[in-house]
Amino acid sequence: MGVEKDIEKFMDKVKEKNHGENEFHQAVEEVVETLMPYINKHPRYKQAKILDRMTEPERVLMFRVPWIDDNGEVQINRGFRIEMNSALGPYKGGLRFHPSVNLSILKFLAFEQVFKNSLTQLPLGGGKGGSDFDPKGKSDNEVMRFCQSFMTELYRHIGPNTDVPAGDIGVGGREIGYLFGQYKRLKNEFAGVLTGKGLNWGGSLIRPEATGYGSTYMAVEMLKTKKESLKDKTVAISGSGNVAQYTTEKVMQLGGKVVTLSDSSGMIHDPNGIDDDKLKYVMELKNIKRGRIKEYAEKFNVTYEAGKRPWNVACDVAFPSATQNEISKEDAQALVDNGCMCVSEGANMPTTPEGVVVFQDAKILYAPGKAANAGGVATSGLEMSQNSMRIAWSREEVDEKLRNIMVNIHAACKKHGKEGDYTNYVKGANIAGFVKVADSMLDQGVV
Ligand code: NDP
Ligand code: 2IT
Repeated sequence: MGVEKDIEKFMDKVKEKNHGENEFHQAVEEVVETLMPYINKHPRYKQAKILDRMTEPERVLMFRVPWIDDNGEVQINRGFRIEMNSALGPYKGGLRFHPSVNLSILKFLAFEQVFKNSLTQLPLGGGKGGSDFDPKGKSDNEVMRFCQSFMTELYRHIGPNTDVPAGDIGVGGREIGYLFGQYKRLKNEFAGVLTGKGLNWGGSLIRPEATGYGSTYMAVEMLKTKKESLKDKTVAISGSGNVAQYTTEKVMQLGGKVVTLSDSSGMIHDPNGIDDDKLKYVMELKNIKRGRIKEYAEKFNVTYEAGKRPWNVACDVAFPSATQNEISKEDAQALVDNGCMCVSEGANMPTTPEGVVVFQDAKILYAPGKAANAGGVATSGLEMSQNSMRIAWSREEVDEKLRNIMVNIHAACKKHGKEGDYTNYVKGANIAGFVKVADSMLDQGVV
């Protein structure tokens, strides 16, 4: 049977078993397409049904999250934790609070997390969780009551050696604080059970910066293979949250000019480039005032386009850093047509499968999220190590470890993704991430 048939047969089974979970199908298909030829050459993985096992979560938790809003009205949300794979270590991955959250989205994220965490070379299994709760427009007290209710169920399933959640969309320092406080109260235990904690109570320096810095380091490594750098490059970034902000900061430090940011309502285009003062404004706007990116356009007198994404703006390098499927085939084509030479995915699965084909056919430098944004979870792994040792590394120490991890991920992708003189980073990340997990699963028997 040909490899195409194997892929089709495998995907038919996944689709039948996980009916209607489109994002999960998409994430699995991207992996299976590049892995099947490799697995066919290594029958031990096939005999042990490693891929079948990796696409079935070890455990899925779904629970009711009741809370009372500021008007005294009872609200009900749904909470989730997908414990996907623990071959390499405790389940590890973020929590997403967004109204779109459902089983399919969290399973796709948990599935990708397993490969990503393996790529970091740290002892981290993979998981993901969250809720359909929408933090937008909620008061701090409402967010706190929600987080306390969410943790009142979650606490019995997690622990520093079992499952260690962190942030993702809609979950930042504020939410991690409330979640940690409730865990500590319920367990009577001060433990490294979450990452992204505040610096005063067990957090790591550089964790807030890590995802954005990491995806910038990945772009630097990719550009180096073409004897290029970020200096004087025009850069398009989507999103304006944690990942987008620190990507902007690092790109600026390395001499690039960031000309776009966005949020779910629209995008700004600042042709002169974002500078330190403007970035400070964005951080305050988004992290403290919790306002809209439109206000940037009003403040600095630049263009705002409602409902638009940044991909029609000419750029040399793009960092999609908002959400899944934010680059369509047409967006990818516009980027390539306008001269974009490098795409480093800060977000998880931001490019549609058709968009990925456009990037790869054009042979531009393209690193998928599971490689490019691994710096976030890697630094979470470093936070866990510091918690276990009860020490705190300096900013320089953590940044250097993060940079090394990204350099090594780039090298692993290059090694496993070599196709003549082109590097297929998707294939490289999938194979490099897979082998360590698969071999560990073989060692550990049928579990
Ligand atoms: P934040 O919540 O801090 O910011 C998210 C940003 O993306 C906001 O600007 C938000 O706009 C925008 N956004 C969210 N959903 C949508 C949507 N459906 N359509 C358009 N824009 C949207 O999250 P992060 O910066 O942490 O996460 C961004 C991406 O990076 C996600 O894909 C996440 O999974 C990924 N990631 C995050 C890591 C981390 O450490 N935080 C690590 C690795 C990956 P608005 O304010 O309007 O909602
Ligand atoms: O997608 C991701 O890698 C994250 N949201 C970060 C996970 C983590 O555990 O730091």
